[in-house]
Amino acid sequence: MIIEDPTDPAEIGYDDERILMIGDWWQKPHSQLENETLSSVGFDWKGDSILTNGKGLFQGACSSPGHSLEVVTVDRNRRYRFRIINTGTLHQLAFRIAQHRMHIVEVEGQLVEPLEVDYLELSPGQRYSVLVTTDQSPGDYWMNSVPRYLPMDNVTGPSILRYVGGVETLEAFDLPVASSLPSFPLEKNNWVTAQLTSKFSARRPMPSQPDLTLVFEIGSSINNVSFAPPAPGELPLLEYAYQRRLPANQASRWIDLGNNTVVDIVLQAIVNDVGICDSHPWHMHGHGFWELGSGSGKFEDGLAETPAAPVFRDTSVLYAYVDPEEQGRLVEGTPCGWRHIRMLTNNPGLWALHCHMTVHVMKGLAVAFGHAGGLIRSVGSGLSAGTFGCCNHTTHEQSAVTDRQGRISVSRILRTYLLHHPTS
Ligand SMILES: [Cu+2]
Repeated sequence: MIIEDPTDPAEIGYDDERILMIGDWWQKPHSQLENETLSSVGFDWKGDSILTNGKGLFQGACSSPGHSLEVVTVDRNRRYRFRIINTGTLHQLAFRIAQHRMHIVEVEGQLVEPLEVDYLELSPGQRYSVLVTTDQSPGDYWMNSVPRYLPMDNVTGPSILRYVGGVETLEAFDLPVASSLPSFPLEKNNWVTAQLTSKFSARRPMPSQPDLTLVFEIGSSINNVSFAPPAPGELPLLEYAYQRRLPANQASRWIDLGNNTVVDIVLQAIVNDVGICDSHPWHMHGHGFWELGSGSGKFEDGLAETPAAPVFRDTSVLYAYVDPEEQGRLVEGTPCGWRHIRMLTNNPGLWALHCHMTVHVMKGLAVAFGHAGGLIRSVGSGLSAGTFGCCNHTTHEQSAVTDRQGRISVSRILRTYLLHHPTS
């Protein structure tokens, strides 16, 4: 869903817009992929295609007669906003348009200071808008999306940018010559994310200090817990929250953060049980967060810098800062990269923070945050949504966040929660 802001064309400065949904694709049915992933067959992580608006090649070749690539038409000498969305399930993609540079102007719904790039990098769930000026000779230009960090056996996702009235030099029904497609530089952890700055940080000022810091060590699980939804026959989590009870399954429980709490989260990658350090796009439901920084090895508090106008977004990549050659041979538990984010719990409910790779969610790389349980109850009792803004903390929410200085691990939070909120 795209929410149009009528002030955007004048604010950002563009004439028209185009939408590109790019993402990896498997020919197998979803149910088969799921069953294989949970069985000894294992997850088929390569995929068959990278699609652009639903069109692409099958394993690097044309799939069937009548198949065509996506063709995006533009007029010459105009400025376009391209809204680019990674709708895939696993692969981080790089996107580029031949002979056209791009200026990033929006990240996940928030305007940013324009940043010129020659390619874009998006993980599943991430969205960017870029400005593209159609100032080249009238004609056709290749666009391409390629996998990053994880190969897909010659699978790429070409599409065509076509100037209306120009000479049509590319044929959407033919297989593109690989050497004619835009090329990409080698992968570079963190890409340009550290250079992104909010355009209107004053409208959403970041709190200067956290009330609470959570450290999540992410290997094959999060702090040795794989999140699991309530078992069949149990209530949905929100119903438990409404009843102020906890589900029986420890792995289904949530972390109570209280309302209007400033929470720093350190996503700390560690080498998993098969000697691999994975990269993950972390996505927050119900909130955006400020992206504070990213780095290699282990997060050290003193080294963290707070950017003046950090970008506010909802999906952020935790990069694996390791030599790809070493993958599979690394020592389990070794810290191998971190991402630091800050959020404000101002949207009462129960919300997920999870890796946006489907296979990782299936394996439990998720946590649930609950906050303002009292407010959930109020709304459940039929009060209007207008009461959200004026409710105070209750002791119920406060108790889990009494340590406003220290760093608290998930298990400690859960212990705190359980001590103060025994299951009824
Ligand atoms: Cu993941």
